[in-house]
Order: sequence, then C-alpha cells, then structure tokens
Amino acid sequence: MSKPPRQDIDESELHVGEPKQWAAGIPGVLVSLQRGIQQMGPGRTVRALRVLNQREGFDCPGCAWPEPQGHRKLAEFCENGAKAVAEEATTRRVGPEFFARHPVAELAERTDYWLGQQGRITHPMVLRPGGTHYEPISWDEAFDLIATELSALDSPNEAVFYTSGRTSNEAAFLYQLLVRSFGTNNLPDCSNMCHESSGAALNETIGIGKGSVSLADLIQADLIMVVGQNPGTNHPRMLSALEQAKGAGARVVAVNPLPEAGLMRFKNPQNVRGVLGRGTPLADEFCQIRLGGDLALFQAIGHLLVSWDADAPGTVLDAEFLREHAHGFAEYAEHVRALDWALVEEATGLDREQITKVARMVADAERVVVCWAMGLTQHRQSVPAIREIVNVMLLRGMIGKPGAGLCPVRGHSNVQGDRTMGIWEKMPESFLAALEREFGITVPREHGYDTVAALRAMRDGGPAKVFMGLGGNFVSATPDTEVTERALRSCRLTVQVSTKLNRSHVVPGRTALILPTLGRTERDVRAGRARFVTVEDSMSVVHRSRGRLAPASEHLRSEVSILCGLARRLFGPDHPVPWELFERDYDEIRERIARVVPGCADYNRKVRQPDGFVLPHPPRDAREFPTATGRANLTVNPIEVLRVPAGRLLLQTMRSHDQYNTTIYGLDDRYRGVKDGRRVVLVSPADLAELGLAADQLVDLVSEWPDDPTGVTERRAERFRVVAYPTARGCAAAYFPEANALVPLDSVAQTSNTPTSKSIVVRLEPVA
Ligand SMILES: Nc1nc2c(c(=O)[nH]1)N[C@H]1C(S)=C(S)[C@@H](COP(=O)(O)OP(=O)(O)OC[C@H]3O[C@@H](n4cnc5c(=O)[nH]c(N)nc54)[C@H](O)[C@@H]3O)O[C@H]1N2
Ligand SMILES: Nc1nc2c(c(=O)[nH]1)N[C@H]1C(S)=C(S)[C@@H](COP(=O)(O)OP(=O)(O)OC[C@H]3O[C@@H](n4cnc5c(=O)[nH]c(N)nc54)[C@H](O)[C@@H]3O)O[C@H]1N2
Ligand SMILES: [Mo]
Repeated sequence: MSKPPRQDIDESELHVGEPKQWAAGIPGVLVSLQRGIQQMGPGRTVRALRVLNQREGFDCPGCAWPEPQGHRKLAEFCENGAKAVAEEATTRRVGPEFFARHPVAELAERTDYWLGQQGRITHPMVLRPGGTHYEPISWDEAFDLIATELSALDSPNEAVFYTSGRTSNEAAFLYQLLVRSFGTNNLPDCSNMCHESSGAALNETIGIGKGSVSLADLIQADLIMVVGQNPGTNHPRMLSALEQAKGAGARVVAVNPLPEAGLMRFKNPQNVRGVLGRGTPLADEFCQIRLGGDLALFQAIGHLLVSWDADAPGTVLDAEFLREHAHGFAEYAEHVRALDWALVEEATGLDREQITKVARMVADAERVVVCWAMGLTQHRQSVPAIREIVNVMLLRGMIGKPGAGLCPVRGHSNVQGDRTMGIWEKMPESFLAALEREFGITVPREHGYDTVAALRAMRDGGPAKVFMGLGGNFVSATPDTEVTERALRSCRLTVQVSTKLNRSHVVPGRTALILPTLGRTERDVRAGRARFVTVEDSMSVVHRSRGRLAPASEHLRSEVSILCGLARRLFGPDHPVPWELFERDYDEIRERIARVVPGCADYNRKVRQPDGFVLPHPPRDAREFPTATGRANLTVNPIEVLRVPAGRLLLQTMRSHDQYNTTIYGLDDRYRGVKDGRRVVLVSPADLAELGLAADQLVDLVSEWPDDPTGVTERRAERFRVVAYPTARGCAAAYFPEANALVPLDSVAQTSNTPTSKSIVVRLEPVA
C-alpha cells in the first residue's frame, strides 16, 4: 500500500477553482520571473534568461521543442522553461552538512517536492553498507568503488545503466561506449516510458523512429491535429507556432479527454494582442475522447476517407503516393471497409457526426500535421494507435512534402539525441559493428534490458545487482512504486549521477553513491577554455549548448568527465578507447561520433554553424522508406475497447503545470484551477453522481488488474481529493508520480513495453 510521504506538503491547504480557458499571457511571465528570483536572485535570473535558447547560450533544460531557425526573439523561452532554469540554477545547496543532519531514513519519508527544493548537490557522497547517513567521498574513491563492484559481477549483464534525456550527445555517446565496452547492452532509458511506442510504430511503418516535420512545416500546415498532448504546460513554445499557423489560416483539432487551457485559447506574451486582448482561439474542433480511444478514431477517419474516395475516385486519396510509395493498401482498405461504428462510438465516446466532421477536415486539407505525445504512447494499444495515425496520413500522402507530416512531440530536451548516440538496449547491428571498427573493441550483440525488463529482473531476484543512472529519477519515474523501491533496495550498488536530490537517492542499494554533475546552464571550463556540448531537438536539429553560469560547486564534474574517470579506472590505461583524450577535448569525442553515428559526418564543423544542422530523414527528405518492404507500410489494427467493470473508472496519470516529471516546482496547476496541493483526482460531475461521490471528498485510489502475473491484483494510493472536472465520461486523472504506485509493472504496451500510465482501471474508495 502506498502511503503519502510525511506531510511536507499540507494537502489540507488545497483548493480548487474554475479551470482557465486560456494559457500564458501576463501571469505566465510573472510566474517565470518570480520563480527565478526566489531560486537564484535577480542578477542570476537576468544572466540566465538572457542566454537561454540563444545561439551562444545554453539549450533549455526543459522540453525538446525546437528553436526557430534564423531569427530568434530576445526571449526565446516560456514560463516553464524559465522554471526549469530556476530549478537548476538555484543558489540553494545540499552539501555534506545537510547529509550529516538528515539520516537517509528520514529523507525517505519526504516527497520529491521537498527533496528537490533543498537545492543543488555539491559533493560526491556515499552511503556505506549498514550506514545511516550519506558521507563525503573523493571522486577517486567513488570510481574505485564502482569499478570494484562491477568487476566482481559474474556477468556484465548483472549491471543496469539507465539514462534520462537531459544527457548531452557527447556524454551519451561515451556512456553507451563504456557500457558496451564493459560487455552489456543493458541501457534502459526514460524513452522506454515515453515515446518508445512512437519509435516502434514509426520504425515499422516509415522506417525511421523520428518525426518527419520541421518547425516551418508546422507553421505552413493548413490542418494541425494535436492528439494526446498538453502543450500549454509541457511544450508552451509550441503555442506560438500554433498561433502563427492559425494566423496563416490553419485549422486546429484537439483530441483529448481534458479541455486543456493551452489548446483552447493562447495569449502570446510577446505581442500586444496577447498581453491586452483575448488572445488567439486555438482549437477549431475539440474531440473529447475517452482514454485509449484514438486507435478507433483514426480508423474511423481512414474508413471515411476510403469510402468517400470509392464514391468519387481520385478526390480524397493520394493515389499516386499510394501507388509509388506505399505497401499494404488493399488489406488496409478491406479491413476498414468493415468498420463497426458502434464499437468506434464505444471506444471513443465521440459521436459519428463529430468524427465525420473531423474526417472531412482531413479530406479537405492540403497540408496536414498530426502532433502527439504521452496521451498516445502510454496505453496497451499505443503502437497500433500510432500506426493508425500513420495510415490516415499515408492515405492522403501527407509525408515528405512541405507543411505536412508526423510530429511526435518529444519530452526531455535531449531524449532524441541520446537515442541517436546509441542509448538503446537494441541498437542495430550496423551501429554496433561501426563501434567495433572505430575503437577496436568487441561489443555484445544480445539485446539488453529496457526499463521494465530491468525492474522485473531486480524484482524477481534475477541478475541485476548494480544500478547506475546518468540523470533522472528512476525510482519515482517508473511504475509500481512499491515494487520498484524494493527492486532498487535489492541492488548491491546504486549510483546516481545527479544535479539535485531526489527519491532515487534515498531508496538506496546496499551501497549507494551520489555523483554531482554540472547542469546545462553551467560553465564547463577546462584549461581556461569554456566548452560546449551538443543536443538534438524533437525535429532532428542538432546544435550546440554552452553553459554560462558559475557552477553550483567547485567539486562538480561534467558528465563526460565522470564517465571518462570511471572508464579509466574500470578498464585501466591500456584500453583502446582514448578516455583521457576525450575528457580533455570534446572535439575528439565529436570526431568519433562523426565516424560512427549515421548522418553525423563532419559533425564538428556542422554543429558550429549558427543553427547547427538537421539530421537526414529519408521519408521527409525524399519519400524514401527504409522499411522491410522498402515502402511506407499501411497496417491492419483491430480495435480493442478498454472496457471497465461497473463502478470503476479509467485513470490517466499526467503532469501538473508546476512540475517537470518527478521534479515538482510548486503546488499549483494554474490552468486546471488546482492550488496548493497535488493529491487530487479529476472526475466528471456525471460520473461522480453515478458513483455516489461528492466533490472535495477524500478517497483512496485502488487499481485493479486481475491479469497480474505476480498475483498482486490490487494496488492502493491513499488520500486523494475528488475534483469535479470536465473530463470525458468514465475517465479520471491524477498526477504523476503520486499515482505511479497504481501502475502495475507488468501492464505494458504491446511491442514497446511502455508502462500503461494513461489507462489504469481504478475504484475510488471513500476514506472513512
Ligand atoms: N513543464 C513541463 N514540460 C515538460 C514536462 C514536464 O513534466 N513539465 N515533461 C516533458 C516530458 S519528458 C514529456 S514526455 C512531455 C509530456 O507532454 P504531454 O504528453 O503533454 O504530458 P502529460 O501531462 O502526460 O499529458 C498528456 C496529455 O494527453 C492527454 N491524454 C491522456 N490520455 C489520452 C488518450 O488516451 N487520448 C488522447 N487523445 N489524449 C490523452 C491528457 O489529458 C493530457 O492532456 O513534456 C515534456 N515537457
Ligand atoms: N505514471 C507516470 N509515470 C511516468 C510518466 C507519466 O506520464 N506517468 N512519464 C514518463 C516519462 S514521459 C518520462 S520521460 C520519465 C522521466 O523519467 P526521468 O527522466 O528519470 O525523471 P526526471 O524527473 O526527468 O529526472 C529528474 C532528475 O534528473 C536529475 N537531473 C536534472 N538535470 C540533470 C542533468 O543535467 N544531468 C544529470 N546527470 N542529472 C540531471 C535531477 O537530479 C532530477 O532530480 O517518467 C515516466 N514516468
Ligand atoms: Mo518523457
């Protein structure tokens, strides 16, 4: 049973007002400045925000939304980007005195909010077997300790090396090189819980797991569908692009169980209309879909497109595209002709009339972009749902032409780059062979663990004894909190390379290390020279990022330096990889990236161009599809309705406006009207009436999953306040990570193995 951690958040202060009808505007500007000044004072706030997302500055450590090519505005950031910077550039510190004062057992009772608010970690710290407190340790001793534990393993596969998506390309490339040199492909990453479903669906259908649009395409589109995404909170700069597209005549369709403020109306703080006026209405059509209904929606759209074209051949489908570039049309058309509308209406909760209206918009548009994020990727049927989006786009030839394409909107600022650099438990043979050729090493071919597989191995007492995390907060980000925590505690050694304190530090293995690192915002100086790293955004643009602020402590090392230090200790001086040289000169790392990573030739020169460079994408660039068939594949995906037993709801776990994943900035979800608390569950008034529950009542959330292979079929998260909210019928919503305890580790998406964080069957039990 998951008890709320000790009350450092006073949930009795919580209150709920009306949800907002619009996003950004003046309150957004005020909040970003206020949070900056609280955390880092006025001088550092100005210094930081002045270079945020500028060419000679640092890439925002928030989301992966791209910067415009060419002209950049003076303030090329958003409220939540400013909060991410404030959180990292804070002047608060967590040093050895802090750890001496607080036993780990006490810290384990704290929320991620409290832990994060303590400030930046300043020294390498160790928790020794049986110890009660973290103590300082030298870098050399820390590397010794890790090398000793790793060398003592029976097999390299007993170690797991996690990555979160803030890691630079240089550090990611070295990390996978270290891990594969050591002898394992156990490289789970946050992507496994994020856009893995997109990668799986796109690889199979178009031959590359990345989106096919540029920012310019989005702005030129005449129809943009925003599906399962809350850009007002999680990608606020996307709203400016939507506003621009609307200004040029585009129509926007929002598909979401929640009427998210950012999708409804946007007040751009950078123009007068946004500051003074009513802002721009964004969504022309809002489909309030049931959780998990998107596969059925897109299949119904495909059905209508196919049948309208059958009535008037050549008027709807792009026959030439289908003939020249696609595979599988006949089987697809046959499948969708037999569409069962009753099933579609049950799955989506939408009526046929609205679906027909949206299909008409798709049929009439010349340039369609579909954007999506976690609302699509974290369900059992996520991969087929995304394949179904691809089907619709292929029918109309909406790929590989200006103003059109597929746009999975990435999360972490460099999650896409980390994958490009080889952070994946199953990199293709061509990449592994190139590594061997370049470095004269041997690397394993057996696939490694992804996030869920790593946790299962630990849970089942299997071979996972050392855990290392390059960033992130593995314990709080992963599902099934109780199981996860037990799994981590069962490790012989846990190592966290981190900027700030989080729950993964206080749920330790027998020995635990915290290795503090420089963040994106900080100067990385060596021999008097300030160095830069590179990152890739959501639209495959690779560019430089150079920190400009003074580091939080003189003891911090860059991620590259930490990895090189560890590798030298682990492999000794005769290793064929020149770790020492890499640590000295990042250009040397980039030379190797250029020779190993596809699309990166001439890397050092190209990343020095003002806007960096765009990685190749064959479908986007040339309508070439490197799939098994050599064409874009249409696929057949049966509709499965997520049926929920009577008296139960389908729960999604999502982000508030005041958090970055497990980093909680504050306690307000401004757009949704929630203030000063986080343990809320949003339910439609009609469902509340049917369940006999009242707004403001306290309930426990109990998840039910009879199929659980471990036999634990119920999970509980205690004391959530009921909020009457205009969400889709039969659906509920609560915040991540508080609700992660409810997501069973084995409940995952087909193919991608992503936890089903957005569709959990729950009952709400009133607290006596
Ligand atoms: N400020 C801030 N920015 C962030 C992050 C953050 O935490 N804070 N996180 C970053 C990361 S790692 C990521 S991955 C992204 C996440 O960006 P989002 O995907 O926008 O994040 P979520 O809060 O998970 O929101 C999911 C949205 O999908 C909707 N949804 C849920 N289920 C369904 C469904 O079945 N169908 C449809 N159509 N919609 C559904 C929800 O109502 C919600 O609007 O943001 C990135 N940017
Ligand atoms: N229930 C539920 N679970 C989810 C999700 C959901 O929607 N619902 N979303 C999933 C998604 S989309 C994702 S991406 C994952 C996120 O999973 P993670 O990426 O593991 O989690 P974060 O909260 O982003 O990690 C925050 C920590 O990263 C460290 N950090 C920050 N910046 C840096 C840096 O520059 N370098 C280093 N080394 N460390 C740094 C800090 O110590 C901070 O505490 O969570 C997933 N979990
Ligand atoms: Mo993510």
